[in-house]
Amino acid sequence: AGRPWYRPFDSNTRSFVYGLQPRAIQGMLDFDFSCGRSTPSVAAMIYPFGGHHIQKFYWGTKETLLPVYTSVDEAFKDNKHTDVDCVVNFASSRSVYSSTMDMLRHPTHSQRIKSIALIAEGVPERHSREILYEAQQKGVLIIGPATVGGIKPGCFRIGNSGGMMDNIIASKLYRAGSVGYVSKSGGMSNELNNILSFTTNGVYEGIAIGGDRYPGSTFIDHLLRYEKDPECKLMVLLGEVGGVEEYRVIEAVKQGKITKPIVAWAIGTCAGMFKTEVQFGHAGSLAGSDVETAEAKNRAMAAAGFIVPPTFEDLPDTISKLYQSLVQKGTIVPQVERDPPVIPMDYKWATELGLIRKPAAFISTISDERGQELLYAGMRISDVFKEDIGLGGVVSLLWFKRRLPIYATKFIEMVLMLTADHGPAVSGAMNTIVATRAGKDLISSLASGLLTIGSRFGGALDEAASMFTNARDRGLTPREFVDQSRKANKLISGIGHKIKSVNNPDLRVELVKEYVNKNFPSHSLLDYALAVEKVTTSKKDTLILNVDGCIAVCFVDLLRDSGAFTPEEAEEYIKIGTLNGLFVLGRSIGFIGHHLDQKRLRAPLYRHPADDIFINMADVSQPRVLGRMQQ
Ligand code: Q5B
Repeated sequence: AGRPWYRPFDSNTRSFVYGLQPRAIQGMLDFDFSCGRSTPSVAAMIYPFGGHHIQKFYWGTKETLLPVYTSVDEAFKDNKHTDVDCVVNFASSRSVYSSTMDMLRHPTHSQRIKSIALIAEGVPERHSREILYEAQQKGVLIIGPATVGGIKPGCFRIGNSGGMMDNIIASKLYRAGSVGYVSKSGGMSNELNNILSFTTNGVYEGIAIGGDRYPGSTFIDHLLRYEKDPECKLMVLLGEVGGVEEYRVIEAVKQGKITKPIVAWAIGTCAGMFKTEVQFGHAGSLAGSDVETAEAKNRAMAAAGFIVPPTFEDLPDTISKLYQSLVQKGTIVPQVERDPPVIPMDYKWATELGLIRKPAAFISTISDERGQELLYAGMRISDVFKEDIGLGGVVSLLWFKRRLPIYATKFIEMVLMLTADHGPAVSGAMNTIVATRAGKDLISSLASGLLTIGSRFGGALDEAASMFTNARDRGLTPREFVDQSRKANKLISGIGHKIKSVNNPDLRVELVKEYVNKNFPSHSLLDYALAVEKVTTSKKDTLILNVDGCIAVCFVDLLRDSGAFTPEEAEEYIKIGTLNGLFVLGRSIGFIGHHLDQKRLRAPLYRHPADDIFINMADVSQPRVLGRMQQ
């Protein structure tokens, strides 16, 4: 991309992120936006699982889409993303070797990659060395493994380097300074970002090489780049106990390959206070010999002319003094500070901080799964079982948001059991069966049956409740009610049955009546409905109070007289379709049973026999043609 070798990252650097890392990518894009980049630094993701798709990210306050490819090959193929030359590889220690080698050994695309950051920890040393060997052959810069990566203020951020956005802004990483640093640790890099932001004009570039014994690139690789880069005016080397990488820098200084001033410190000077050899957090931070101790390194670096503070605590002061002297000499000309960019805060984070509020689009008042335990209307699911409230109790919690008396919850259960099925011949069961035999799945077949429930079949409860209640409340005698309905040409919901009659009573209805008479404190609407039944059956013996009607009026008695509901609530539950819910819930059991039954029977596609359909085309024997077509 026309960059000099010593400057792998600039404000045009574009990368692929290997692995599904939406948070890290969002962090990179937020950083880009804060730097004023015109294009996001991430061009695409590569993730072998889940197929090619697209993911959405914020770009400032707007949104942008990034493709997810399944392989490096797919990402580069057809000359896509010609501006990408960097890969941030988040693959785990198990897959980092194969994925990186795939990139480095790709017959055509490998030439396009100039740098790869390996984030994974615990990469086997043999794998790291093989990756490094291959990368050196191909001239690819490897940063890591076991690192957050690094940051080029104002230009490019590798993964999560620099921490959260408020940290990035506080450390002024949205614009370039003059100090290039190298460290092993990502955490210490953050500390350096902070120190450099108040002791100097800030970071020019910072790389954390990672704490492993065989990092893909070491201090010297990056310091040689900084030496060559005219924008970098002073360097900071934060070494540590273990390894000999600091000596390679000393050698370069001695040979005159590095001439820019270096402030240096090797961490781990406290190791000498322990009786035995100390392994610090990093795999490589263990002194294998005397020269590898932090003390020895600090001495050697000071002897070679590095500016080594007396203690780590003195590091900021030492850097500040050097910086001031470079400003005085005119080596560094501090730029006018621009206002820190305003980065839209993540909604989630802002909410957590209590900075914003927004009206919720939905309100829900019946259940809550957010806490440790699922709550049904405030009742813990474990208590639902501890108190053995049964299915009726659960329905009363989720439908009515309250515990109902036991006789009421038992009644709900009774209704569900009574309405569970009424044979294969009823409309809904037929439709379920036909759908199943047409090859439909359980949900479709169940839905087919449920969609059949209507004012004539199974869905007469709500209207029955309202008709009987209104009639009774208006003071109509049963006969007046029947006559008025007839006059209005209105069938009374809850009255009549296809096969049940006075002489062939519906035993389900008998059971409900018996239960309600025995257990309900009042059953005045049931009594009224039975008086209406007397009138209707005197006309035709099939005009009985049917199962829908009987359940409906009993439920109104429950709503009105159990003491569990206010009159307004009782009214509302009748109006909002609660009662049909009882039939729907109960009959779902039967419909599912019919579906499973047909599946078990391997029942073939059903076709209704034509001789069972009276087809009469008489009224269309003269085909009617649209007027306009006749012209
Ligand atoms: N007549 C249920 O009709 C049925 C009248 C009426 C006044 C009435 C009919 C009806 C209201 C809706 C209702 C729930 C369609 C039924 C259920 C679940 C089920 C089903 C199962 C299960 C039956 C004959 C004469 C005519 C009509 C008059 C009829 N109904 N008058 N009020 N309600 N009811 N549905 O037998 O003078 O001869 O012209 O719509 O409550 O769905 O098991 O099958 O568990 O699955 O075909 O139990 O009653 O009677 O329509 O030939 O009428 O009676 O005006 O009078 P039918 P029709 P007229 S439970």
